[in-house]
Amino acid sequence: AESTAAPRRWYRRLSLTTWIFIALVLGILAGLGLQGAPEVAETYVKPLGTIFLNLIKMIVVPLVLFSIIAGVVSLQDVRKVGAIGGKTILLYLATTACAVTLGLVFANVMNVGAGYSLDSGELAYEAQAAPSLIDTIVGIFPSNFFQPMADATMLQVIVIAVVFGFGIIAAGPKARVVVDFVEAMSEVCIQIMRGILLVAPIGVFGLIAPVIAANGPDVLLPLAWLVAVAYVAMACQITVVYSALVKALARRSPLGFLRGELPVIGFAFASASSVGSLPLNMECAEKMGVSKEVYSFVLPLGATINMDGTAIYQGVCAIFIAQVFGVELTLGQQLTVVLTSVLASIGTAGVPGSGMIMLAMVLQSVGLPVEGVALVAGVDRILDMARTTVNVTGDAAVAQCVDALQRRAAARRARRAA
Ligand code: DAS
Repeated sequence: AESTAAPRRWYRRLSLTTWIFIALVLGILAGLGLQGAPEVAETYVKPLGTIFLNLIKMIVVPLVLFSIIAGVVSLQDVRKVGAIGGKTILLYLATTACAVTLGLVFANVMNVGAGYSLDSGELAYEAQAAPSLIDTIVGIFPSNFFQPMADATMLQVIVIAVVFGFGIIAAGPKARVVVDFVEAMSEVCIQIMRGILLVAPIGVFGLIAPVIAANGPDVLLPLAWLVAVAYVAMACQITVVYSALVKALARRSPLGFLRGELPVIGFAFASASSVGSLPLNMECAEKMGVSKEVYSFVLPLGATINMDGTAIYQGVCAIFIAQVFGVELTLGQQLTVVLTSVLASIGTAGVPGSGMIMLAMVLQSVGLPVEGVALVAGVDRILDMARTTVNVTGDAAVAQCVDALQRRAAARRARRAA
């Protein structure tokens, strides 16, 4: 029978990516058109971007709080999974710390801010006195439960989340209702974040148009350089870090691994979603000989808490935004970026655009204005495709290593028993 369903209108077939790109182009054209009257852009267009940023700021605290508590509580299962869990968490943290350090090195060496500084009033920014490393470490520990939530002092929010996560584990069965509440709230926050990302095209339009109207089109040049630096750092993470890891620990050919991972790389790049790529990643892991016991734990956990590409993106963007605002980040502040980027990547949901939401947190942790998100929002999708590709490839590389380590440990036990 003829399909009675009305054909989907053309505008329903366009993906969010396309809408954001359309909004970016329209925003640039509107900005160019309003260069003669930047106050019009300031008064009537910028509020759209401000609302979008306010929604991001609103959701980032509960999103980080509940997703990190849920992540810590899930470690409880890690203890049940025993050796696999320990090796997996260790390798995930090591590759993520490596990733953000790589991002910072490339961002500094390649001078990602490319000597551009925003002199326009609305994005001008007075540098705050950078705290010393000791003060930074002491300052991470909150003296109040609610204040960090109100002030969005993200490192303190993360400490509260980790402390309560372990408190919930220690409380055992008595905290069952809290575990359910936290896991439910984590999902609620992810759904709200998805809703906020649906209005991203309007937000991107409202953010980019006033910047173009006030600064002219040459503000876009540094964005092209930002994408280039991020892509170089991410390509390095895959070709150097993961290849070395797979060769050293899994003792298999890096090229063979990348060839086997190619379908997932293509899907992740197109979808910009780790969660969406998970089924294909598990299928490719099985085809490459990883045992189901390993990949069925390592890959879902990785899609949730291991996002090396996102960590690189946070590091590179933090340096970009600092340089564009004329702020020299001290070593202590760059170490803070490493710490918050690793933690932001743990709290990032495996859906398109979530890394940009977390960027607000990383910026706040070193006192940079969240408005800096405005600068990178327009090219976020181009960056998201690459960072998601790194995220899923990193998960697969760790699965290979954990599987090989498990097999060698089993062989040793068998030899001893013989
Ligand atoms: N798109 C996210 C993912 O699926 C990563 C990000 O937004 O940073 O992994």
